[in-house]
Amino acid sequence: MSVISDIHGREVLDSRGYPALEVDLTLNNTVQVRAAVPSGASTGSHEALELRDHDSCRFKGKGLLKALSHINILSDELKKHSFNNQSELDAFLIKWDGTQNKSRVGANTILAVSLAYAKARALSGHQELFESFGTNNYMLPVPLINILNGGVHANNGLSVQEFMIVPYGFDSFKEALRAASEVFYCLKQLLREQGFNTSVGDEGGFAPLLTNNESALKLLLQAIEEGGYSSENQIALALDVAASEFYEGGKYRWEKESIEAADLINIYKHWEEQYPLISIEDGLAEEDWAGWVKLTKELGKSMQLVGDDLFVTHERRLKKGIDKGVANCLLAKINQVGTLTETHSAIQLAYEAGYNCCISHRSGETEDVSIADLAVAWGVKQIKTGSVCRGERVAKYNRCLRIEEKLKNQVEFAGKKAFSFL
Ligand code: 2PG
Ligand code: MG
Repeated sequence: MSVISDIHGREVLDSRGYPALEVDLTLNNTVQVRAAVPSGASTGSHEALELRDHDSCRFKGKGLLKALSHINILSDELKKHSFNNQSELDAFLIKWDGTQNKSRVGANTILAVSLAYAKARALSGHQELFESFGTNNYMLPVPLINILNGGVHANNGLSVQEFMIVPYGFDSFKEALRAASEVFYCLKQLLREQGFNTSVGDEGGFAPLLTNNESALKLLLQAIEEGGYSSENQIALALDVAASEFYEGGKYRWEKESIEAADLINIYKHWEEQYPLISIEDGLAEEDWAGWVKLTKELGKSMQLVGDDLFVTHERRLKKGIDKGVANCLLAKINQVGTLTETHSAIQLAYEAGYNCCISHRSGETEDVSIADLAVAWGVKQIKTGSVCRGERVAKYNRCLRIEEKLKNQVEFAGKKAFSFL
């Protein structure tokens, strides 16, 4: 039995300079921990609500005073209760909010407490966060590393939001990360040589003004080769198209044209033939279910199709997708749903249905590295947390390095196993 003795909340800044909710939670009057909540830019419309003040006089409306007042109320309320485990606390938080999409107190308020409680339980049991869930299927995830940014994370005109490299053909996370950073340097060099800007976007990937999406794929492939790695069995490519962002009136705005889902699917097919592309996230829009059925029929056997805005880490949306035979991988983001218990249930549902899973950061991040621990603890075989540049991104990868070192020979790097068709 544990009692939350106190929660103190504050507004800190996230990686974009907007306020992020951070809490200090004290458990059983003994241990104190800190947790912070990230924030998305290309959010799915079915995500649980992120509570912001919408008072234009503070932080351009993004202030968190309302969330902080809920934290204060919650701090008083929780003192009257005790909890045996994470799911009991999360059930309490869900009931306390009382709405379908956490719209009363906000998923950010709820996640801050859910996550801090997990950390406090770990600390009071003298365990690391990843050790505290009582699981025994640890796995070091393959990182999907976003080294070229577009979409709403950069202002370079590229429709595709994330161009990622996937270093899967290595024996350890450490070697995979080394390869990724070497490819990142090569990409920088290539961009310089070709006269492009090498400043970075929100997730630390380069954000050059390229003329079209395919030229980014060409550059990534070249960077892999220049780095001395094989695109056949060591480093592949992945995309987050974030197609909901350019879906208008049933069509897709793509390189100055307006095209159908079928046209976009043909582009992906062409790319699959030309490039070592193994995963496409949000290839179509969150409401284009008919398009998704077609996309999955045509590409779902040879490629990973990830639902982010499509599933928003909600079991209800994921079940609908499974029933319709749509996508084959869940992107899991803790703040899309609000509690660790709900996130874990969605991940379990995905695996039971034979789907893959990738745990993910948000484009607005903090120094909180918990998602690395969650990926390892829950045996999630993939993680995406941006580029190998910018402190808030590399902090998560560095956490994976430390966990791998601590577990030495007791844990496997997911490698090829992360992708069933490789
Ligand atoms: C995504 C994410 C993270 P955002 O679309 O997958 O990369 O971006 O947090 O802006 O939704
Ligand atoms: Mg996405």
